[in-house]
Amino acid sequence: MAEIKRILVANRGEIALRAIRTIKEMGKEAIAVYSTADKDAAYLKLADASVCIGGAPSSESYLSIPAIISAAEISGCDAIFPGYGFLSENQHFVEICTHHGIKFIGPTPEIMVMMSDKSKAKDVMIAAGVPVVPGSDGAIEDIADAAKRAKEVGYPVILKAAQGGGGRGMRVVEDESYLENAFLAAESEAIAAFGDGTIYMEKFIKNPRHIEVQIIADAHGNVLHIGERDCSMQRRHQKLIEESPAMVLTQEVRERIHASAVQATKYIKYEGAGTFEFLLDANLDFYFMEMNTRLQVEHTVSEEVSGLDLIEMMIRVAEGERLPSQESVVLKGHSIECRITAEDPIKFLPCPGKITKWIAPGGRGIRIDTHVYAGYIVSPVYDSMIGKLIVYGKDRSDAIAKMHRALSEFDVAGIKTTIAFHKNMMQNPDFINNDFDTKYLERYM
Ligand code: MV4
Repeated sequence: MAEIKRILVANRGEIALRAIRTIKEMGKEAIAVYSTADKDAAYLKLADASVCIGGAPSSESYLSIPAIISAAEISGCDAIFPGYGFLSENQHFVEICTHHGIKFIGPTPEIMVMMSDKSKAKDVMIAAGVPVVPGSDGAIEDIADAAKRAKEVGYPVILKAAQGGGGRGMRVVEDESYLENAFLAAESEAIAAFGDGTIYMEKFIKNPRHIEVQIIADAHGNVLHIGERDCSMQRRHQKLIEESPAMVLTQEVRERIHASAVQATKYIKYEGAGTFEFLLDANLDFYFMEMNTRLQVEHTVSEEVSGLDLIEMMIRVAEGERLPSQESVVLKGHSIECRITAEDPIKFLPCPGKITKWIAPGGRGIRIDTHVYAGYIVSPVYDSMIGKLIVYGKDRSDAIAKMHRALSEFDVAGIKTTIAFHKNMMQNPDFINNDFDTKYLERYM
């Protein structure tokens, strides 16, 4: 593998800026892309060049494979950094990059396809020796098959779309009387959303926590874990607060969940950065849920506790470099991330518009990953996340205190943001006592 010299950043917003920064630090060239809606974004000037790739709708720009490939070609890029969302998990895009002699900084299309089918991914994890939720072991054929398997698994069960993920196409079934309706609903929802009605079944885990393990793998079979994250503070499958380490785990369970993720990564011969998502039940038993074959929004908290730059590592492994030893990865302290969105802090309704005032917090242990500033106009056509506030402290209570102090300094006007929600959460006894699960906000908000 050859040295990468010029990288097209095929994304927008905070992650585009985040990637440009690392690329520049590595002494490489960064080429930015932008839609007409993003033409005035200040981070474009930090790139070595920027290319307009089309209109405001993502389908005409950030999701347009011809537009992105053309931008990479005309600017002479030898690699593409996909970020998250958009084309980051599109297997066709990866294949087209390869056909054009452009290195996609991420895994192979075969692995992407395998992991995008959640039922298939589960079968692979069983083969890899990773714990999975007991269930149907493959697709449900029809209602009679569903009834038979639900009896074996034991109610309550959950029906999931094979192409789902992120909570779409799921149905919880409390007893057999609801099974037929739930199955038909899940199936038609899956067909409408994914064009594939394949459904599988699992035992329903009540009030789980969402724990995920960050891994990175090189082209030589070396795999590292960069610890775990607790992403249980969610609302409608949108993560709001993430932290590392997950303080619910005992050291023994923590080591087993890390080992499972590393074992799975080796089994599938993965290359690049990835995340294994697990459900954790009240007994601290963990079960593989899905694998994300991209860098995630919340990678920052893993960077803070490890002192590593995950984008730098992704680029280096894409160049064929060998990863250091697991022993060289030292996890220390506690990091929390609050996602700041342009939404009202109570109902989370989108609130695009012009930011008239943006006074950001600072001080030791404070990191802000954002592309916005006073004068920036938040467009209604993209995701409402306008930035991430990340703190690093010596332990969880130190990190919470720092986060509360930082949120108190944050002064934003012109649009509504979720800063007030986060400030409240940092004073919420349940959050402070780490006494919540993935259903917490549904129950109390
Ligand atoms: C589950 C579950 C309980 N039992 N599976 C939601 C996202 C999708 N990827 C899987 N999800 C769940 N799967 C079993 N067998 C509960 C959820 C779930 C959830 C999981 C993680 C984070 C937030 C969640 C919110 C609701 C439901």
